[in-house]
Amino acid sequence: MLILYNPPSNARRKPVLPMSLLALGALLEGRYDYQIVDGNLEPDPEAALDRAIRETGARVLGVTVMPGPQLSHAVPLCRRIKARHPGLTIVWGGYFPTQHYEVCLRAEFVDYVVRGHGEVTFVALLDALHDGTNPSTIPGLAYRHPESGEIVTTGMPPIPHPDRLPDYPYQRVEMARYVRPTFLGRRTLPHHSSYGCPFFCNFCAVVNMVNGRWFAQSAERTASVASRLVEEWGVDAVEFYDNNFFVHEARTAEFAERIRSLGIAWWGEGRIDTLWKYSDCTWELMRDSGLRMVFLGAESGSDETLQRMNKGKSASTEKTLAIAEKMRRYGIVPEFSFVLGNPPDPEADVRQTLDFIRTVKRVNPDAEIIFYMYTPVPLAGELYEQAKVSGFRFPETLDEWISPEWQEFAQRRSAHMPWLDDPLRRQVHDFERVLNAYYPTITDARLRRRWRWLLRAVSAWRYHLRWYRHPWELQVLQRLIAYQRPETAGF
Ligand code: B12
Repeated sequence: MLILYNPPSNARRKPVLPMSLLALGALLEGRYDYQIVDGNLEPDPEAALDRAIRETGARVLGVTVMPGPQLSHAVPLCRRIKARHPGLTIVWGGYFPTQHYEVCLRAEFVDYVVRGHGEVTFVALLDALHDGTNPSTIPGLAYRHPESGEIVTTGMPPIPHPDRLPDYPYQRVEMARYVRPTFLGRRTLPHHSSYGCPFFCNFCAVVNMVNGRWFAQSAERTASVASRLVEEWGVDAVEFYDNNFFVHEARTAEFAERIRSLGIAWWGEGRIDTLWKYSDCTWELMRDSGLRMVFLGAESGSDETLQRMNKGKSASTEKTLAIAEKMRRYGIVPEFSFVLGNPPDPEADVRQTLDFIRTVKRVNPDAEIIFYMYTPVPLAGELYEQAKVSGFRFPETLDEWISPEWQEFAQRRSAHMPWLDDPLRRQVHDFERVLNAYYPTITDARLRRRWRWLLRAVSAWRYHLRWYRHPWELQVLQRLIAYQRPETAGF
């Protein structure tokens, strides 16, 4: 018997379907007896987990760990659970342990780390634990060597092809509790139809996970999952959490065609240069099938920085503007994310990108702008190398990772980047506040028309005069109406 545990991610938002655990569960069905415990649904997650371990006599606990709130919950919790159940084998998986497996295994309460897309590795590990065989030949594992205590890894595992994996065992969770109202619809559920991304942007954690590979479910299967979500849980919107949903135009077009009659709204993440190549016919199909918004990494207002980020030869600021204009014509909202404050000259980088954002807004006022400060991922590349030269280093223990300053880092608010000055950070925050007031996000459905009008009226002089400093009146106003920034609502 084993337990799969999803640590709570954010108390303020409605829980998101834990697809990582469902993906693991899909391969466990008929092989191992297991139970999913979602800390997001429990008033006292630790008591619920403890109860489940006791009642089922579980021997293994699998924990999915994202950086940020999940990590800060998982560390003290696993420490206490291990102290209470010393015979329990604790396995961590997910983005954080994949990249930082050594730090995880320095903590005595983590027995194994499964790296990458871990469903096949996990089953192989469970088999080895069950049969008492040596797991050292299973790809995708990291652990402390039983004799030397040294941390060893068997490297990254092959990526399982999502079209050959079974459907999620939805019956294992309380689906009704994950149906969420979003900007897309009143009843939204997610799906993840592909693994990986064929690009190597050197600020992106996905590269470490998949190394440029991309495998997808067929259009037919993806559409059949969407239909199932509609039929069984009455959804009117589907969010595709794929790192890059739109890699293959033919797949997208066929999918759009197949779901057109469902009458749902949908959302996905893609690349500007890929979508730029799509034909008008595919754009029409996407629009008619209910595509409302696409999350796109615009990243920077400087072509030179785009190249240093390894965005690829065909990425350019010109294309960002062109796609903004095209999407305005199709009535599909672009959600552009930007990574600001890149070394080696963060001031110039910020200045140029903030100016560029103003141009984007002129071209398409509905475009959503998501701000992230550059936070390194342990990935070979110019940006990480420059970050290290500036004195950056990752924490060496999990306790350091969950300190308030590194929590900020994990959520890409980068409180302590050696190359970033406080005034620069403040400048970005001030600009963000003024921009969000002058162009209030359309993703916050609670925001009434008169509030939008008021925010815009009060901020207009600042936006036009480019006077962003100390926007205290906007801070008060945004707090008063509980304005929700788009990046807090998304990822
Ligand atoms: C859904 C999601 C969320 C949900 C929560 C999901 C949950 N578990 O409850 C929400 C919206 C809460 C969220 C929040 C954040 N997220 Co998030 N999120 C995602 C997203 C879009 C999809 C995850 C998913 O469901 N994938 C589908 C499943 C099948 O894949 P998977 O999760 O990777 O799981 C596989 C493996 O990782 C592994 N595995 C995972 N867990 C386990 C456990 C065990 C035991 C084993 C053996 C294996 C294993 O096997 C699984 C099957 O293949 C990913 C991007 C992506 N496309 O993956 C980002 C992503 C994971 N998030 C990320 C980040 C940074 C965050 C935040 C910490 C910060 C932020 N500002 O965005 C916040 C946290 C803030 C907060 N307020 O909570 C980053 C992580 C980057 C990194 N450096 O590690 C990602 C990769 C986005 C990105 N492109 O940068 N997120």
